[in-house]
Parts: sequence; C-alpha cells; structure tokens
Amino acid sequence: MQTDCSHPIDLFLPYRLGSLTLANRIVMAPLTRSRAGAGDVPTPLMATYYAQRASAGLIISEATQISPQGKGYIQTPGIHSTEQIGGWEQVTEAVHGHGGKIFMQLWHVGRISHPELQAGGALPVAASAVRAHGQVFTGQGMVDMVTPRALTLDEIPGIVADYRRAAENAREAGFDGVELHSANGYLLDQFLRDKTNRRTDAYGGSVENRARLLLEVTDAVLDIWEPDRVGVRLSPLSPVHDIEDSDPEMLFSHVVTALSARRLGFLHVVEGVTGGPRETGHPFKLQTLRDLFDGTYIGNNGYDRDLALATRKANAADLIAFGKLFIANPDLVERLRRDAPLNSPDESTFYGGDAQGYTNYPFLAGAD
Ligand code: 8OZ
Repeated sequence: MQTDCSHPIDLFLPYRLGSLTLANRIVMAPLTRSRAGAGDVPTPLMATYYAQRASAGLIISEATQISPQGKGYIQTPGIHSTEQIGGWEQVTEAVHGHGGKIFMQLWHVGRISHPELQAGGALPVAASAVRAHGQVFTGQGMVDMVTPRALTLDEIPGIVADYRRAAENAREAGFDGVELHSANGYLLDQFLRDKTNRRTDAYGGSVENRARLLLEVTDAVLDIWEPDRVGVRLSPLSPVHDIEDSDPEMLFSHVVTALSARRLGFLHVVEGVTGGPRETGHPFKLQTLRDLFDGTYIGNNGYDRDLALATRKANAADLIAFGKLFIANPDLVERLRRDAPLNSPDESTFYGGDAQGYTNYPFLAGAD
C-alpha cells in the first residue's frame, strides 16, 4: 500500500502497478456496450473505441463472458473461442499502439441471464435456485428472469476450468492482465452473498465456504498470470441485480484478507450502489477494505474531477476508475488535467448500435 504523502496533482502522474508503469492514476472502468459481432467476436470498431481511450492509465475491458453459459446480454463479447481471441488481439494491439495498458474483465453472469441467451434454451446456472427479480434484454426485448438451476458440486471444477482457460485466452490475446468480475450480482457475487447462496455444501453457509469459489477461481487464474497482473472487482454494498448480504463487513473482510494474501495487483471496489449513490446508509465503511488489502486500491462509482483530486489528497484510493465520463470523453485524462469542459454521455447509445455514441464523441480541439 502506498501510504507516503500524496499530492492531488499525482492523479496525472505515472503509477507503478507491480511490473507495469501506468501513465497516470486514471482507470477506464469496465463498461458493457453490447457491440460485439457475430459469435460474440470483438469488432474493428471496438478496437477503435478502446484505442481512442488509451490515454487512461489503465483500461479495464467491458465484461467478457468466459463461456457461452456465462452470457446474459445480447452482443457482449466472449473470450472462449479462437475467433474471439483474434478479435481481442486487434483491440490490445490498438491500445498498445497508442501507449495504453488494458486488462480483460472475466465474467460469468450466473442467474442474470435467460434461456433465450443460453445454448439449447438451457436454464441459467447459479449458486442456488433463487430467482432475481428483474428483467434481461434478449432478442425478444426485455423479459423477466427465470429461476436458475443450482450448480451441482461436481460442476464447479468445470466453472473454475472455464475461468482458467479464459485467463489463458486473454493472455494469448495480448492483454496486460485480467480482472475477475466478482461484483454486481453476477455468478461469483451470487456465491459470496447470502441472499443468493443457500447452499449447504462446501460452497455455502460460512463466509469461508461462500468465498471458496472466488478463491478457487483466483488461484486458477494465478496459474496463468503473475499476481500483479490479476485484480478483483467487488461491490460489497450494491444491491443491483437483487442481491444482498446479512453481514457484508464480515464477508468482505474475509474475502479481501484472502485476496491480499495472494498478493494480487489490485482490488477494485464499486463504492455504494453501482451507477447510483455512493452513500448507502449501511454502517460498514468500505475504507476498511482498503486497509485490509496490501496492494493497489481502485475506487469507482460517481467520481468527478473534484472527488478524484480530493480522494488522492486524502490518499483514500490509489487509482480512480471513471465509467460514464469515459464513454463520452475519449480524452478524459487530458480534459481532467486541463479542467476542460466534458461531453455529456448519451444514455440512448450506451448499449448496442453502431459508431454513433460509441466512437464519435469529439476530442478536445488540439488533442489527438
Ligand atoms: C450494464 C449493463 C450490462 C452489464 C455490470 C457488466 O453491471 C455489467 C453490466 C452493466 O457489471
């Protein structure tokens, strides 16, 4: 942990993340944009989009499914086929060609899916057969989620193997590292939190048991990547996708202590309600997790320039991840540095579509 005196201006200075040197402390958050091509293969337009944003100190890719079963939205990219590896290779080459660094976010949605999106119309899988209240977007529009099927004990090694293979594929595709998506109510989070994990086997009950899948997946990914090239994203107090835990402080303190012992490169925390308020009213202070983690802490959720600078001044996070602002401002780093006006994101083009609202946001005049 970096506890030496910080200066707010260091937001724009290089930062050492293990063996990588990031150009600054600004991270492009993972952002689902649903623009993958046939076979969930990344397209040349996606390479342009990421390359435009390569002045971020670190880009974390949009959530990318590790297997066909891990998919829950149309047109999200995968990292389980040869064609997908090839598509991502174009993305990483474009980002590296523009001097950037990029990690892939590895994703399995678990129950946040629909038979419509699963091979052979299969039921989505989850820790337990507990339905999420809410809807998913399928080829038929918005539909209610269904009650998922609980993974059997003997299916779990296959899930871990899918993560290992995806991590291997991400390396082959030229990524600088990987982030495990263990936030926002998807599969790993469904195992962690007790509203969705009702298992009575070695993967349910105690916090140790509920953290087991995440830690097995982490260890599998560490077979492929050095620890400094692996990060984990958590959203301990976020209720999105109908999830909750009865004692998040106990659960996430255990999880983060175990991740810290593995010397991971970073811990990435969605602070508050994902895409919503930073304050949840819950007494658990997320700063506890930063203190428990002996590595880089990335703060995310609702940051603007002032909050990012104040956070660095207080040294309350090492790196700051921006989401929506990066959608609308490919040169966000330069705009923040100059305190220049920002383009506003157009929500109607967040998911799906073409270059409109994706690669056509203007750069500052005089910036590249
Ligand atoms: C918005 C739309 C679709 C997916 C997440 C991967 O919440 C997502 C996501 C966000 O982490």
